[in-house]
Amino acid sequence: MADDKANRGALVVVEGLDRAGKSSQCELLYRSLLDMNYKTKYIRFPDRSTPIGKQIDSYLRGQSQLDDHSIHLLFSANRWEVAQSIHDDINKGITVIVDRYSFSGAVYTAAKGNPNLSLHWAWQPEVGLPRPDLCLFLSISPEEAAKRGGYGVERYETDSMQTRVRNLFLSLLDLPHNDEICVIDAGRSVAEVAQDILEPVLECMKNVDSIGPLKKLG
Ligand code: NYM
Ligand code: MG
Repeated sequence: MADDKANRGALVVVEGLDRAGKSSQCELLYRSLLDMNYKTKYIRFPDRSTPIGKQIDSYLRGQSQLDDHSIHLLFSANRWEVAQSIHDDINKGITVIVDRYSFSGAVYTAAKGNPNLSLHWAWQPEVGLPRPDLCLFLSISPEEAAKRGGYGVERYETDSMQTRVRNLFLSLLDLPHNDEICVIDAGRSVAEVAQDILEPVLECMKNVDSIGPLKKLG
């Protein structure tokens, strides 16, 4: 049951490859928390509804061409344009579930193989954004991903790109400051994965007040 005395909400990010089941799991998590009477919001990146999001959407669909640096910074700007509202919601006690965030931002750009776009470079515009209290990485093997059907028509939806993205995601998990990352085996049934996600989220929500105010990405 929701605890009315909880002071702030938790910032919970769900990351992973295309076809890992992120959006379905975010939706299920959102409904479960609402059913338990928690104040909850579900947002996703890219947010294709804003002017910046529309430029991103057009790029992803191959309807426009953009320099690799420019599109990278637009993805980041698309997060910055709601950073304050995330902050405000968390302070109002709302738990915010985020479908893709800065890890996707850095990893997809670095996976392009452009030598000027290192992971280090790609991370820099993320510094200062609200820091997730918990990041759930939905891990799926290439074999399981292949069983889930073909890719769509958007940019980045190719086997070679996804393999590089997966390896870069895995390299991020090993960094010492990323102890709030929880790896979930997403190659199982929807219900099993949902249960595995709910537990750490509830635990995190219980503990946020002892963590203190929302931190910033460094
Ligand atoms: N993507 C997503 C990026 O390249 N950078 C980012 O910062 C974010 C948030 O957009 N293939 C890529 C990953 C996806 C694509 O996302 C569209 P989705 O969740 O499939 O709509
Ligand atoms: Mg996708």
